[in-house]
Formats: sequence, structure tokens, C-alpha cells
Amino acid sequence: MTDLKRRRFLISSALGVSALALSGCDRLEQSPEVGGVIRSAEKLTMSAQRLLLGRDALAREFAETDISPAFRVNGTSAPDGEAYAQLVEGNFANWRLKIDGLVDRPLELSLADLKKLPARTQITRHDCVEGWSAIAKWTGVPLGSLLAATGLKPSARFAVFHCADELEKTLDGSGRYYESIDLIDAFHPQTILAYRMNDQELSVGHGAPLRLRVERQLGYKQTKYIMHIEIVDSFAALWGGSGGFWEDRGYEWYAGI
Ligand SMILES: Nc1nc2c(c(=O)[nH]1)N[C@H]1C(S)=C(S)[C@@H](COP(=O)(O)O)O[C@H]1N2
Ligand SMILES: [Mo]
Repeated sequence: MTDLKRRRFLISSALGVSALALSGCDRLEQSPEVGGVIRSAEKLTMSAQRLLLGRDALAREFAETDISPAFRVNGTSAPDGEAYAQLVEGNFANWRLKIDGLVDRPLELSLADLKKLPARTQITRHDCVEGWSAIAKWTGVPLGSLLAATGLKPSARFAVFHCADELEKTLDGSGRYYESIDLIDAFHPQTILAYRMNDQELSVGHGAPLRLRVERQLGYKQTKYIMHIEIVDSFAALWGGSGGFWEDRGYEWYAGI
């Protein structure tokens, strides 16, 4: 099965998806009362997650000894094309992260710029909707600190992450990987733009030079190969209009775990 066919199969099994999503939810499972309510629901929606856990609740963090010996590379393992190949060759010295859209002060930052900023390190579990999980240590810049520096306009609602890779070019040409989160998740303390994984430079397989960690959501929100962050008030006009590559192919936008 191709990746996409496998996904479609998974999508069609809504029960499978919600069971997997719930298996990532230790905090809820600890409470039989809350667990019962959630298990009886078909899916954990954004409002349910925020109501029960609070908008600032932290994802569980783990110990060094919990770090998985192996962490799968999933989806794109290296973006195609000469432009990305040249960035790799130059060790990403010529890569720039652009942050623009509904901001007063657009930013353009090199990897060296990002590494000078205060960093956060967290050991968390990644849960892919395909049914595998892995624990890793991530280091990067809190997204909220960058967004605060841009001066968000009052109309700002979502951060959109545009990536270097095209995962599926065949479907109508709209194969560019992208994702979006709202500003509550963007300013969550565990939402970071990671450039290190398990105390090493982020590898190409895992999204070099920069990937998102948004720890209360499923794997497909953990955008790799970030080139550009665009602040918008709606994602309706972007690609398929549903706010992300997999969302345009039937997945939920709010992929809470
Ligand atoms: N740019 C980009 N980001 C992506 C993907 C991708 O194909 N391209 N795959 C997503 C999915 S489905 C998962 S599970 C994780 C996998 O991250 P990993 O390769 O570090 O395991 O990245 C997510 N982010
Ligand atoms: Mo995934």
C-alpha cells in the first residue's frame, strides 16, 4: 500500500483513529470518570480537550532513560529538489526562516540566529496516527517568543507552517506539506521550533533544519523542513483549504491527544 492508501484506510476506520488518539492520553486515563466520558465520545475534539485539560495543560514529559532507542522517520525522509540539496550541502548556513503575514515586524532568521535565542528542551512522546509512538528529547526556540517579537496584528488567528517538501505530487499538484495551529497552541510553553533531537543536530530524516513540536497533538502536526511561517486569519485560501496536508486529505485539523 502506498502511504496515501494506507492513510485512507486508516481514515475510514474512525474508531481505530480515536482509539489510537486516546492511547496517547495518560492524563485522562488516570481518571476513570473523565476517561469514561472521553472513551464514549467518538473523538477528542478541541473543545473537549481544552475543557477537560485546560488550554495551558502540559503534555507529559519523560526522563532521559525513557528515550526510545529508535525513532522512525516517517512521511518525507528528505525533500526533493536542488534548492534543498544545496541547503544541506551548505550545512543550512543559507537557510532562512521567514515569519510574515499578519504581523507588524516580519522576521527573517538564520539557524545561527535561532540558536542564540533562549531554548527549551523537553522529552516527549510522539504519537503517529498510523499507530506507532516514540519518545525523544527536543531542543528549540519557543514559538511564542518569536511570534511576540513580530507584533501580531489583532486579526491574527493561526500560524501556518510551509515546508520544503512535496509529499504527494500526483493528486492535483497540491502536494506541498503544510500545517497550521491556532495561537493558543502557538503560545503553549511546549510548542517549540526544534533544531536538536536527542542532543544531536536535527537530521534530514527528522526535518532539518527546523521542525515544529506541538506536543498535545498527533504526529502529522509536527511539521518538518519548515521554511516559512505565515500568520493568517483563515486558511481557507491555502491549498485544499482545510489547514494542512493531511487535513486536506480527510484528517482532523485539531489532532489532539
Ligand atoms: N514536512 C513534513 N512534515 C511532516 C511529515 C512530512 O511528510 N513532511 N510527516 C508527518 C508525520 S505523519 C509524522 S508521524 C512525523 C514524523 O516525524 P519523524 O520523521 O521525525 O518520525 O512528521 C510529520 N511532519
Ligand atoms: Mo504520522
